[in-house]
Amino acid sequence: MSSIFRFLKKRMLFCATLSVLVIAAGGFLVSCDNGDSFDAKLEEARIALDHGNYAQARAILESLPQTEMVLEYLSNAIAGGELNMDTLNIIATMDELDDEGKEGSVDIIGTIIGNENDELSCEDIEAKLAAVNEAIGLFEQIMDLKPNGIADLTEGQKLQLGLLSMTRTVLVLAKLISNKYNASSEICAAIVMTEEWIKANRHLFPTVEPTQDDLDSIDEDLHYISVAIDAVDENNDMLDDYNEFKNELDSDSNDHVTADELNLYIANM
Ligand SMILES: [Ca+2]
Repeated sequence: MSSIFRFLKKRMLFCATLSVLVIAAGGFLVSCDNGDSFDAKLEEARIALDHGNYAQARAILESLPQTEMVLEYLSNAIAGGELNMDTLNIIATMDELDDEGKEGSVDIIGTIIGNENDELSCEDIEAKLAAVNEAIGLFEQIMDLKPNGIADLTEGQKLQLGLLSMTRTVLVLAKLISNKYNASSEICAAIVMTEEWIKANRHLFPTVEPTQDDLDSIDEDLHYISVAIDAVDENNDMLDDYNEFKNELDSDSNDHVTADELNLYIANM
């Protein structure tokens, strides 16, 4: 699975550099504006996003007509503010995981969305699931604006959607594990979504019990991840890695994940 993330990291570095150039150019272009126009507000939101002022960016974007660009930035603001998923953080986390030699998809997402000790409280899991659904929903609104739906998303949008989808699958898994882990206790203890923690504690949640909605959500995520990978044809390792990830979840390769397959995934981690 490692080269998916190396690739995404390389990609994000490129996108980050590009966005700095775009912001620099944009700032110059709107510098004579009156500050109230759509473009000026969008620029203000873009700068807030770039500085990690996600709440400010969100407030500005929610006041604007919901164009494709506004919807994409709004999704970025939610990912940054609610999921700790800003580009710099992802790159730093990937570097850290590279150094430690652990690059599982669960680890990388679990480390980003967890607190400073990588923990996810029950409240965190609920709030972050709502946020990731909202962030993905904004890309689905963009698809609705397009004649060919998801196929018409830009490469960058497909990659962002793929990353959000991996995050949602990890959060759905976190919810299912937390439900079992806390089944017999009065307080709801935090869990950690790393392979190391799951291996050490999985005897406490020998089986998880997904609802049909949970399984549908994972199926949709696998589809979006697949679209993200297919969007890029310059690196064939990507497809190999994606298939490895997908096969770990969908062991009979029928594009649907069952409860048994989910439990197998945890057991084989
Ligand atoms: Ca299957």
